[in-house]
Amino acid sequence: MSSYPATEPYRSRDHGGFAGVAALLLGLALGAVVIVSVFLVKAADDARDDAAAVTKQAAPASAHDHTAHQPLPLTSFAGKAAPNAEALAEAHNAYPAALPAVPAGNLVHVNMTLKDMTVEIAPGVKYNTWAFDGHGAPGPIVHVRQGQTVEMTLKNGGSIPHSIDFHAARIAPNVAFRDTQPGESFTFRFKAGDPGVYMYHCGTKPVLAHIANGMYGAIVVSPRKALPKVDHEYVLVASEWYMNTDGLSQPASLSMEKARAMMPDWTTFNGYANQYVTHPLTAKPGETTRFYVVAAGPTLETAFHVVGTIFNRAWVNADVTNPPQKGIQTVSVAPGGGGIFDVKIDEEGLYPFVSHAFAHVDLGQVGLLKVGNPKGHMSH
Ligand SMILES: [Cu+2]
Repeated sequence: MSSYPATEPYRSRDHGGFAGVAALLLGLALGAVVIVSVFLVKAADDARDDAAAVTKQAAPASAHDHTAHQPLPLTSFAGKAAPNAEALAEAHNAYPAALPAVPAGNLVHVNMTLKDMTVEIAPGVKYNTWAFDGHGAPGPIVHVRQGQTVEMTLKNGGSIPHSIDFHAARIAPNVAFRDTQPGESFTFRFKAGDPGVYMYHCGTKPVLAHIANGMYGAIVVSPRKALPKVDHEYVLVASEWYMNTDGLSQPASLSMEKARAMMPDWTTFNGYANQYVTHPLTAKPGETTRFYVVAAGPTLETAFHVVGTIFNRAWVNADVTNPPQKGIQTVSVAPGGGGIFDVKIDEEGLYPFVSHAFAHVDLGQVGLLKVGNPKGHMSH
């Protein structure tokens, strides 16, 4: 700092002319900046007005056209079930989660007819789905053995084009997964060469809308060399629902805005919120239960966890070509992915299975494995 007073006069003395010119230029530049700023503020105001006008125009159309833009904030219908929710939950027929047997023979015929149908996704909450084979969502569980050939016949009984994409297939998607027009049917074959549990879904654009409307399911390809024998095998397809109304007085349809914003109203195992809390899956003490889990999304993963136990075997990503991992607490199942999990539970009780991303539990992605005949209820 001591040198500062000496240098300053030196600089002023030698560059006095330059400093004056610089100050003048700086003044002019500042003036220009002020003018440009005023112009920019005006332009931004105009743009805001234009955007508001567009939003106003788009809003009335949004009830009919799910691709229209809705203004933020989006309205959540999370947890809005009917007042008699408990009775309705009891009356609901839970989706059968038990893994069906493998059909005999080398060729397995799978027939699905697509239908537009209204289903219940939570107590009293109705939703307009585009459904595989009259099952609502998810579609039927397909079970084959590695090496079998699947002959898939898709009949489109809906009102717009649809398709079916099997993650278990190695096949040219532009051929096999092509759109099938309303009223038409289409058959293709693929060899189930890779064991695991896989997602299938409609692949017609926009895929986000077709999956969100319930067009998904699971196919289990059991390995040629069987996995260790277990006492129970259950299939769980995790998914989320994005609704434009609460679905109580009239069925809800898709809110594409909420689907894009990843703001589900309900999340479920096998399409209905909390259904296995009311109608638990069962096992006896000392038995081993296997869960085949697929995260159908359309966008969110499921962090699979069974409360009160630890996975004895976890085939992460449903890779059964390698030995399972052991002693695992939670496994992320990616959207469009799968996992296989064994739990051997010795002690009688109610064991919740959840997505441990706990917003999912709050929105309905939770069920119970009832081991033995325990007394009382589970609080979550
Ligand atoms: Cu579709």
